[in-house]
Amino acid sequence: GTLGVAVIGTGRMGSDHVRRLDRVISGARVSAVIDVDGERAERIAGGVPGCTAYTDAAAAMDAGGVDAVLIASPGPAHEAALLDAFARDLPVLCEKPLTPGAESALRVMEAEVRLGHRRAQVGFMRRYDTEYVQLKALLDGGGLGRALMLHCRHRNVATPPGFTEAMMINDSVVHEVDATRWLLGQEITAVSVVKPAPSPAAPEGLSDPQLVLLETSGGALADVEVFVNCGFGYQVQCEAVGERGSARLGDAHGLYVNAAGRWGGAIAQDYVDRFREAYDRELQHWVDAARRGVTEGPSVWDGYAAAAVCEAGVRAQSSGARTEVVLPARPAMYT
Ligand code: NAD
Ligand code: ISE
Repeated sequence: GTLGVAVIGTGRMGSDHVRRLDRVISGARVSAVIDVDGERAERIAGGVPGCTAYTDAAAAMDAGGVDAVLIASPGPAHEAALLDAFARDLPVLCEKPLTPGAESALRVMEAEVRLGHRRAQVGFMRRYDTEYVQLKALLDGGGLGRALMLHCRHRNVATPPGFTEAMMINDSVVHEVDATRWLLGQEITAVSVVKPAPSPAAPEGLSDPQLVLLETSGGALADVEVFVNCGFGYQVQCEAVGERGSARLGDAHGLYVNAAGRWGGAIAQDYVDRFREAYDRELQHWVDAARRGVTEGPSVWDGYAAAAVCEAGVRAQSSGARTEVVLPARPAMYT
């Protein structure tokens, strides 16, 4: 039958996923929404037939009609929700980051390993973006030879209130951390961060932009410009440079216009627009797998490895020093 999904957190991302599950995805329905802001939960539930609002996730999971859980609360709330879902052996799609911090991510991984099977997919949606998938196939097929470098740009129009410097790594660069691990099939071994004189548009306490350098186990380098108050648009770009060629994604989306003596097109203004189709594919894949009783896609190991890299990145951000990443052996369940 259809998969009854409880969506935890009904903010910008959660409310978009509720709309997506309700109107775009087949085989699923939103049976519950949970938000610590009860009025918000009621308002979102009101727009979806058969959906009940809760302020407590465990109560929603126990109420019946919930077959799976989508976590879209802020990162610090993910661990508790994941453990609640694992305790009931429910399939989970957890928005990135798995958790902010390696220790909490390790606790989550240990809990899933105790279950003995995968139950959570992490929301690294770039793995479902058409151009990323094409770049991965090109690299895997040897079309560029061995990858030497990735040049990445990650720009947001502006940060929401409360966005901290650590979140530039844990919430934003975490996407490049996962994309680098996935595209190259290598782990990240060290992180360095350097900062130019900040843009005057940066809010108090945020040194924006920053340049993050990732070193990989195969000897490749990925540089990431993270600029979260650029003002002009939402841009995610990546150029892979290999022994025999290069390939670049994220340059243009949609219509190319010649008018009034100028050429060009529009720049997306947010992730909901830029990655709309990737989120659609990500959720459909998760729902289809859950209905077959399996969990696929980016794993808790991927979420944990990314959290360990990000923790080193946050340390590098304040110390200015190149910071090595130490990972334990990957549990057999994730190979
Ligand atoms: P948001 O602040 O807009 O919304 C978060 C919502 O969660 C709020 O309504 C808040 O009241 C609620 N909430 C807070 N603590 C809660 C708890 N313990 N239980 C239930 N609800 C709780 O945040 P957002 O921008 O929507 O981000 C949510 C998550 O989605 C984060 O993990 C973020 O990193 C992720 N995200 C992913 C992408 C992506 O591109 N994949 C984009 C944006 C956000
Ligand atoms: C946000 O949480 C996301 O995941 C977006 O994809 C990213 O661009 C943004 O920087 C994050 O804050």
